[in-house]
Amino acid sequence: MRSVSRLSLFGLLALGCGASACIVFSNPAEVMPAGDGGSVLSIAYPSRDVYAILSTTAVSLVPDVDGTPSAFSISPALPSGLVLNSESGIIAGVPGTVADDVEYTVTAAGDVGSVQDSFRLTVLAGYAVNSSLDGPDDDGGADTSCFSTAASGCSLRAAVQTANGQAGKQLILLQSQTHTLASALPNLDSDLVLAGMGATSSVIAPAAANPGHRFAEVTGTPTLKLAGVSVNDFGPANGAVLAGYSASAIVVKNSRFDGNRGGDGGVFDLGLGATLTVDGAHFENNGTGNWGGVVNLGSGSSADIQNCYATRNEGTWGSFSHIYAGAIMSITNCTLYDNVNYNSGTLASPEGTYHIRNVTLVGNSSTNPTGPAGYYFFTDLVTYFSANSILADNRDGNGAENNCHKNNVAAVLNSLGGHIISDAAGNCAAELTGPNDQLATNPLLVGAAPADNGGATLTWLPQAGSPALDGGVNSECAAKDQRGEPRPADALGGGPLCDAGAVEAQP
Ligand SMILES: [Ca+2]
Ligand SMILES: [Ca+2]
Repeated sequence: MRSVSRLSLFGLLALGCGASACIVFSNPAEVMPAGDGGSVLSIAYPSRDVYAILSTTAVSLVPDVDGTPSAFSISPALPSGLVLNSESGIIAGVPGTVADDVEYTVTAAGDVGSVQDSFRLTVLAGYAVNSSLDGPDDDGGADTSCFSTAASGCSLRAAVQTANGQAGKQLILLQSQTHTLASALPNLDSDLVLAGMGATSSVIAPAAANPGHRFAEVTGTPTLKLAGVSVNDFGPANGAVLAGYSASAIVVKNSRFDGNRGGDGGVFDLGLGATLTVDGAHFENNGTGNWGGVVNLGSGSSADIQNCYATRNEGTWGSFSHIYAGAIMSITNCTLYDNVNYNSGTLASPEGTYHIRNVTLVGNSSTNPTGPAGYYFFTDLVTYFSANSILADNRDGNGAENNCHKNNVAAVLNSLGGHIISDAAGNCAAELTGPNDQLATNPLLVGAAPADNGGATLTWLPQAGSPALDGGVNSECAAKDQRGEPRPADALGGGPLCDAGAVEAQP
């Protein structure tokens, strides 16, 4: 069988894409033939996510094909102007109608069966940034032309100003370069997709680290999506990258955040109905001297964070996250390693609800001599629902393990089972009695730190013989692991049982 290489950290796979036009992410899929005629038939398009500006961007998607398919077809129908060559499988053209994050599936038919691959396509009106310099639009975004004389082109700022002035969801495409901002962007007040060429390629940063302003604030009720970008070194400010204090939605896909400094919320600070959805993110060296090294959720806000790696983030209460009354924080398939709190908790909360599933929370610490370094419940108004997760080697400032601690023992930890916890779980132990909960148990992970085990973010594999293998509960099993591999998988031969932690060992 042909091996398919994988790129880590949302790297660019530039097969077949022209100019700055086409965004391609890693994770090509290989599909085995339904039949078994002896020759393997497979197709893999170079991208999982493609972004194109309406009537502007030339798209060219050339599939990697093995075997000899007789015909290609696609469903649903492509936007006008984009054509699938039924003999080669190549998709090319300039799209002339809108598609808003639509999944397309291509079928390659062979003599003995057919195989499929799919990708997502976004076609929206918008602007291609072609200057890495900062500068305002010449008419402040009043007309539909994005041009900044100061930046000698369409700058990111001019593109946002221009997009803000247009009706309907807009798309801004970034090139593979570092886009420098001298001040916060104008508030984002209409639906917008900001897509780069991959998190190792398209970077947005201030001229000097941590100049005292954030990246941007989302105001009103729009949806902002960041895809395939790195946003680094903003703040200090509450929500150093993005703040949302209205019924707005922030969506993050396959992006990276480094070196941002918050007041509250080293990367994101939300409140008053704002929502955050993350699918694929690397968070490193962000922090706050206060609440939530990566995320702070104020009253009434919520976050759903999946497939993430977070390391070296710092916060006083919650080196990764901190939440308030009415806030709901869901974390699934994330690896949290070597984050440091100054007082209590990698995940902390005075009030609100956490939903934790298939998380590997290992090797975090506190500088507080008696500071908890895993789950931390400050008041009796905190509720956790937790399943299929590994909490290990999270240590207080004295070096003692402290994976779970209730400051107020009336707080509620609902264990749904499948935990591997390396210490006796302190005063959380009485509630860690779900199916497959194992306390004072070494999870036996490979090596001393997370590593590239496939997929876009770093993960930490269990060793052979680890209690995490088949140590979860299927009723709470995420459908895929942090790498995108299917769950539950049957690596041990005893049937498909969910593994504890963010990765699922594959047969
Ligand atoms: Ca203009
Ligand atoms: Ca398993």
